[in-house]
Amino acid sequence: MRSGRILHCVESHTEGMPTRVVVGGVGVLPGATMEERRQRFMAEQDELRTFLMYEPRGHSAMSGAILQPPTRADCDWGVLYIEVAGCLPMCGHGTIGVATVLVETGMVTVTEPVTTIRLDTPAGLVIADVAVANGRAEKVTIRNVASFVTELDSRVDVPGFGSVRYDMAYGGNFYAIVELDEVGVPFGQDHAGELMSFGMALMAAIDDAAPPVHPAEPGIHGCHHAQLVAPGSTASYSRHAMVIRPGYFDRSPCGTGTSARLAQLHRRGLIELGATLENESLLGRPFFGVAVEETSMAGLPAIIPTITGSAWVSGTSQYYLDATDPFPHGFLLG
Ligand code: PYC
Repeated sequence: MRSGRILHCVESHTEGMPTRVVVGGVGVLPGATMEERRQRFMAEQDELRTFLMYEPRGHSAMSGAILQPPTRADCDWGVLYIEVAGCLPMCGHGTIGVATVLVETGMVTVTEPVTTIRLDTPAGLVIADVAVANGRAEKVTIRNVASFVTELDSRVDVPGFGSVRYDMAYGGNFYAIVELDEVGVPFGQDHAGELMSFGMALMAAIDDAAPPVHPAEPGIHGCHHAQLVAPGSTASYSRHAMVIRPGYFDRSPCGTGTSARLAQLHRRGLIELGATLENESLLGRPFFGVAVEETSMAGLPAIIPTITGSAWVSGTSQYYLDATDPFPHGFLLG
């Protein structure tokens, strides 16, 4: 075997959702900011993402992050998020995974009881406070980017489901937030097929009718995430199914989705600064979110959320590319 490429990775999962952290083999990506690097990477090197995320090296719900030198002087590391659907501006579970890997591999100076890591992400500065005990990263609290609501009580016709009411909120990605009891789709792992069909139809309908656009970053647009809220959810304890394009569930409780949910609850006057939202995934695992500060984004009221969760390092890996490999860019089946 002769390899044209060797990539070094540390594998982790955040409450069940993988983050394959690429720690070597990529080199420095071109671009003056992480958002510029994201745009250029998608245009010029997207096969590297599909090589790592698609089968046979990944799978249809794979997710990862490429570590980079930061583009800003006030950060320790730059992060490019990669997943099956593309390159996200920000990923909460991925950041919790990255911070855990950086601590547990000694790629940052580790201090106990808290190691603070400043991350340069395409969506902006994200600060991770890692609670460390005996060298182990026990939990990570990330201070996320400004999160805000762009629509409340919008309606869209979803083929097969009728007129559906939704809120649109941003927490590093855009989320259509829908109360499932209004739609009549049941919640739970046993109903994964129905939840997936509804979520995908909802996002397609929204992107046809009124796709969201970030008010300050026009490169961030489109509805690729649907947060389907379970009946009985409240502003302190919420359960959801997170449907993500091109058609998978977030296994984690979703950091940017929890941020968007906090922005929505705060905008509706249902949660105060400092109060905790426990936001549970379809697997029944929690992230804890707090709106810690009010701010604004391009004239819209916004909050700064913190999200707390845990990740586990599950292995290390090297990926090679043999010149005779029939799937150098990977594939997705179904
Ligand atoms: O945790 O923000 C998140 C996330 C986005 C997509 C999958 N997970």
